[in-house]
Amino acid sequence: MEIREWCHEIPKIELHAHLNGSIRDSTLLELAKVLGEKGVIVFEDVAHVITKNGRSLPECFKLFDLYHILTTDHGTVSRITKEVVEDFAAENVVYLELRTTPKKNEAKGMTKQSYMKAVIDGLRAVDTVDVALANSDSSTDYCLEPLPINDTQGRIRRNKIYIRLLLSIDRRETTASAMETVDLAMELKDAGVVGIDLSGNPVVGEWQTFIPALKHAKQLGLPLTLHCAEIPNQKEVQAMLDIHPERIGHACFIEEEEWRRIKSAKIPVEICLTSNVRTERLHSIDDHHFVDLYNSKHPLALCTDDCGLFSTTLSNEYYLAASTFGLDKGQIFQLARSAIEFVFADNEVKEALRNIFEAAERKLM
Ligand code: 6MZ
Repeated sequence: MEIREWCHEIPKIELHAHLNGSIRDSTLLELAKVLGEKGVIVFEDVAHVITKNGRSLPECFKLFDLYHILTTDHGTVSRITKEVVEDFAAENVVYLELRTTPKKNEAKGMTKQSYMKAVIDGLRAVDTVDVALANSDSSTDYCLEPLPINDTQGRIRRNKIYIRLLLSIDRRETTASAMETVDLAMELKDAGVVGIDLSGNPVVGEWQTFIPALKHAKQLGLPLTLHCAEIPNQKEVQAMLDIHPERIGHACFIEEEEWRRIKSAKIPVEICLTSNVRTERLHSIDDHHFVDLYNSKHPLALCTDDCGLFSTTLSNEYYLAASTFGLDKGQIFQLARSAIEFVFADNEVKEALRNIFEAAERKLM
């Protein structure tokens, strides 16, 4: 089997995917058309932006504002959630930690709570794959065949995807709003929420604003993953490390001294190759810090970040790593499997994932 196809076939774990950045282009265009017909936006302007390839980081954040105009009602939030999960499942992602920023929109009668209810409704509506969302859903056996099939007793067995949610704090938020998100995460623990993310435009917001909410999350036992060093900002990186995050994302502009701290604390890094190249965080993918981290056996996981926005898939990220850095199938499989240890879900889920990889190893290696 060709390596590209093989990267599609192997089970994969996605730890860094933003819901609104993972929407299908076709869905965005359809939503834009409806809003265009209602006169809310000018469809032609929007269509051009959605289909453009290659965007700088500031352009991405402008685009997110547009996405958020297109996805403001509850029904649309449920729809995009359902589609995003189905797309990940279709490329053999077996565990997805999906992150999203709970949003308030008074005009649409939307609160952070009702936004999250719409996300969870979307997860429950998934019908191409079994979704294991809460701990009680983890009993069904996993099946490596791609679509519903009959087993030897004639029962239908289907693919299964474990989903856990991270609630994001946007860097534009106030302390009070960030605290509200953390409290909401706690309320929704039984519904599959396992942690807190800090994201948003890295040039916006002061680190001090987020400290109370992040410390509050820590006290409540919610693990943290922080968007770290998307732009050079050594002071902020130091402050982030002081709070002891359970994972960090991107880590593009880290100085030697902070790498030493990250490495000695073994903080797993969520690596988003295509995203970093597209947003011009580095000159060439060959210069990516993946190489140093991989060679020094530092914990890392390949992730998509925003697979809609950057026209990528998790399979493609694995293929990119294999073809750029010369990893063979054994190394790629081990890389995919090692992400089990960095998921925020509990040991029961980790054990189930180990079994999935073991079965896949017998079949695909
Ligand atoms: C920082 C990012 C991001 O939460 O509305 N987001 N934040 N860096 C990135 N790298 C390119 N990609 C996405 O999903 C979209 C939101 O996720 C964050 C931004 O805050 C963006 O508005 P949700 O589902």
